[in-house]
Amino acid sequence: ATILLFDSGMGGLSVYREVYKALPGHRYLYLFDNACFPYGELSEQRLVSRVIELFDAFVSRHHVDIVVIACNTASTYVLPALRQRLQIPVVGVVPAIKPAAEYSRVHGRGRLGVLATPGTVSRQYTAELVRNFAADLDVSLLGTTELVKMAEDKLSGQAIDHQLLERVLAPWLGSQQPDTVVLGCTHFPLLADELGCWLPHTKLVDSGAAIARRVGSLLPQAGADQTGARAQVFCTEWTPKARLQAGAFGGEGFDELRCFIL
Ligand code: DGN
Repeated sequence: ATILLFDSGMGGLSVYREVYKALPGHRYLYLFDNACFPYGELSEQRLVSRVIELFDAFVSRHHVDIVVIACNTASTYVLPALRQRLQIPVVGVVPAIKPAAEYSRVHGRGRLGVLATPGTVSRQYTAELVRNFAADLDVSLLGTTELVKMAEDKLSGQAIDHQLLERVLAPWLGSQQPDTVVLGCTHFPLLADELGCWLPHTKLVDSGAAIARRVGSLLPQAGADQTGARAQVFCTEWTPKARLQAGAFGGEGFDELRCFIL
């Protein structure tokens, strides 16, 4: 089967790694909307119209069997509209608040952090996840675009700015440290080691493995016939930075970067 992963940037790479590990032998496409990066700062209206427009165009020109919106910022808002529009299964990535809350209850002290983009932390959808699955816990939401950019920079070979990291995580440092933190942005598993330096006693929980299971359950049994098919990566704007970013994908078995312009 052909599986398309989508993000505004490189965050979906963390999801791709999990999905590919569980489901090799399929054909992978990765589309990132660098022309509109970062999504965490877009209005909900703009976000939904951009994603719909992009997918209408992409799936009309490329064969795709299943779509993974490997972006919490988009998934927490655009999934209903996108599912109505596309004739193929659409899997969303949303903050893993339910499993993280269970972990915190059993292994921690009920102090749960949610680290995501400004968009995701302000969503109604996220508030509902907290209300439904973590109402009994002490929940602290932290929205940051800086760490999204930091993850991107790391992939293109730049050094990590630990002072900036400390500043962003300041509300959680010292005695305020959550015992469990949801990585509610797909960029953040790419910074797991660096986050672990500042939050050494905190369990970090992401959605990757659950997404891989979900994708597997939706694939046709006889679909794993594409062993050896090269994966392809598409950006929406041709920039020097995009070419650097695509270098990270080369290491994951992707072909040269292609540009998909609307
Ligand atoms: N990777 C996206 C997410 O999971 O929310 C965020 C990227 C962005 O554009 N801020």
